[in-house]
Amino acid sequence: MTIRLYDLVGRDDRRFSSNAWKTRLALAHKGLPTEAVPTPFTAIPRIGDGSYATVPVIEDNGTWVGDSWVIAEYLEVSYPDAPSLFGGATGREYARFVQRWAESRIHPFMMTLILADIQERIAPEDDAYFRESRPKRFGRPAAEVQAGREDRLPEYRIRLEPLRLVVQSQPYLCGDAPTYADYIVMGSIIGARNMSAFALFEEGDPVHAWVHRCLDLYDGLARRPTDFDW
Ligand SMILES: N[C@@H](CCC(=O)N[C@@H](CS)C(=O)NCC(=O)O)C(=O)O
Repeated sequence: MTIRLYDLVGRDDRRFSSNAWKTRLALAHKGLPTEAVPTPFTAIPRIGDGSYATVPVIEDNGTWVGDSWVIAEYLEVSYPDAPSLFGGATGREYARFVQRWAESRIHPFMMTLILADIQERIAPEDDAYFRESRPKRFGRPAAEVQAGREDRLPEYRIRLEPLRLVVQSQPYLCGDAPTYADYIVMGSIIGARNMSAFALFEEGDPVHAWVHRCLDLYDGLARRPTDFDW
């Protein structure tokens, strides 16, 4: 049975939801057939029973689940025979830490580097919503948020030092094989790569090598034909 995943779509079928990418990689990790349903921001209220304010949301044979973390736990419990996302309860708590780190220190800061680029490539029907909602969230118009990003890029890279120090000596955060902890950080990088030409990493950086290892996973699932190949 195919699982339906509702994720964000921009112009040219760009899938740019950091949180939906976590789920998409989790579904691939579990080997579960998936249909990724393109969903503009303004169509989110029409998903399922209309109670969802954000994506990802999945529908698994009549069961609806929202929130990337809740979905990961649901998949782990519902598909125990498929490869584990966390590698047990201890791994799940490690991933929880990575989630809190990424959502507090990494992802919001990264958004200030690419917000205007996202605005440029948002689905046309989301234009008005994005132009109204983001200045409220960030306190300024997207162009002003993004201005001076070259000066802030080193800070973003420094914030990723804990990741860098791990993946410079082993392929993935938990060792030789990818787990949900990797997908948490990768989700926001894949979203950025699909919407912005602004290279967050340089070749030679162990984080860059890790990003490309992750992009190669599952037949290059996250390596969509993109004009931004950083
Ligand atoms: N904690 C939630 C956060 C979900 C979330 O914020 N999703 C964003 C897309 S990455 C969204 O749907 N935003 C809707 C909006 O800004 O209107 C999760 O992990 O699923």
